[in-house]
Amino acid sequence: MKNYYYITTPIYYVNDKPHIGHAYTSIACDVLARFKRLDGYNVKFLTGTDEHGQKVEKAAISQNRTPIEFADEISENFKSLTDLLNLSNDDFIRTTEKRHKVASENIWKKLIDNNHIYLDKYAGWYALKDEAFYSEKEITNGKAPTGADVQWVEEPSYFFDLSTWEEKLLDFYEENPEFISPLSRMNEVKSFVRGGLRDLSVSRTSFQWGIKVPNDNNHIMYVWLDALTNYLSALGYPNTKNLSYVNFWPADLHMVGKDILRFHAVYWPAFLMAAGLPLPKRIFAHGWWTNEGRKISKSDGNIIDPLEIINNYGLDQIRYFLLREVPFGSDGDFSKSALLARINGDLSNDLGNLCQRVISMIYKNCERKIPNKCQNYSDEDKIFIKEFQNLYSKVSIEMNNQSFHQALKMIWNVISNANKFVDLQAPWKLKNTNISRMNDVLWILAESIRTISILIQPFMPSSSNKILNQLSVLEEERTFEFLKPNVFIKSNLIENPSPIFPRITD
Ligand code: ME8
Repeated sequence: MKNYYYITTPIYYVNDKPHIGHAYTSIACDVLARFKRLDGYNVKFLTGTDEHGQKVEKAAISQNRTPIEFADEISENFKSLTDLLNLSNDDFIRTTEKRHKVASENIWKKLIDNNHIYLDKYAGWYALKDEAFYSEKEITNGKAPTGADVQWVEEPSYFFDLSTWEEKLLDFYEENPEFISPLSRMNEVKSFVRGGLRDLSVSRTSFQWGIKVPNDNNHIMYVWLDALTNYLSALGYPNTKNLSYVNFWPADLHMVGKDILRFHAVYWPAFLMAAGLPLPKRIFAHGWWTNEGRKISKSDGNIIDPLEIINNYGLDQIRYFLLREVPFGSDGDFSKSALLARINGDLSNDLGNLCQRVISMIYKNCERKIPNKCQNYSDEDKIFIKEFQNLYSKVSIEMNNQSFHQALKMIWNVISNANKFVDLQAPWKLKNTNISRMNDVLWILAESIRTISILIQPFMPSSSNKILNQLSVLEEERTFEFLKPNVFIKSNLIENPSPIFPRITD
């Protein structure tokens, strides 16, 4: 039986156009989704847009548009982003879809039936930017901890009995130490919960744009209760017999930015426990990008447009940079000089040169054919071969912890050693002295490049594809199955290679 793997991005608000931050989360999920597929898993990778709530309503009104017209347009931008980034998502959910309304209403009814929702009146702070309620003690100088402006809100509201879930949540974190990553975030969440939870307002009456509360149409469901449910709606919930739901729930990983961890790590598990549904297996909160040291914000005019940088530097280059430059989980800075250093150093010099040197030597000196498998290994050969043969299992461990930068570092270590192997063995000299040894050296190198390019497919799908084409590796022989011991590169004819990663000057 196949293993199943369900991974989700946050669903993005349609109040604004997509930027590099959204691209970052989506690319990270895409890399994992692709990795798991190559590893034999049946993967569902979900992304989409969060279209309800006061923030979107306000943005639409400011442009004299109806919320749905506005949402249609911006959601389309996020959909185009999935193509632009070469995402392999299996579905794109919009919270304005019927399937989502049905699921959200059902969750609401479950919470009512299980006596976890009651009617009262909310009086407190609300930050429109975060679509979040804050307690008095969280407000400093009239701002939320996130820096968002807050307003005082008083209106009738339904409440979810969040305060009764404190102990159960803490027990759950204790029993599932892997539930929240990185560990520092787990500690943050625990101390937030230990600090005491207040019941959560889960409906609003002061605007219209959202899913109406079943049996009380004056109330609109709180946008976060609506939004979080998307992870279930996309599986055909409330039909729990639906195969998608059966196979993919609970989700393996909700990937989020650190800004929305509280909603995913506290509210969402509490809602699910209260509704009697299983909890996701893992939540990873990644860090925040700045632009040349400054916070990315529309008012500062320093938003990084994914289309622009992809046009300037190339998609695979950006995908690589984002996941290599910064340890996943930490904050990072997007600087042109760092980007160019990665592209010209890691990609052009290291990987690009390795492929170009080795494949063109094979083309020129081995009758345009990958040499036959090496039969006599020197001690140096054995050390190098062992290193790249062990790479898959080492990289898998890092990927399962979302340590993308570590996985890439390990791969680039091997690339660097492969380049050293070329220099040391000097196959261009062997051409005149020992043809058979030259063939062996080039076979070992071709095999190392095959291994490396199979492993980098999730990160750089189109560049790795080109390298594997240059080595004449069949398309159906590019999964991790083909990195098993005793599977080797075939002695196929090859074409004259052209460089994959041109150097970029600013
Ligand atoms: O919060 N650096 O949507 P949103 C890194 N609709 N990541 C960034 C970033 C940055 N500078 N800026 C944005 C919402 N992100 C809700 C989610 S989920 C049920 C509902 C990424 O459009 C990061 O993943 O504000 C962050 O969590 C997300 O975009 C916020 O997107």
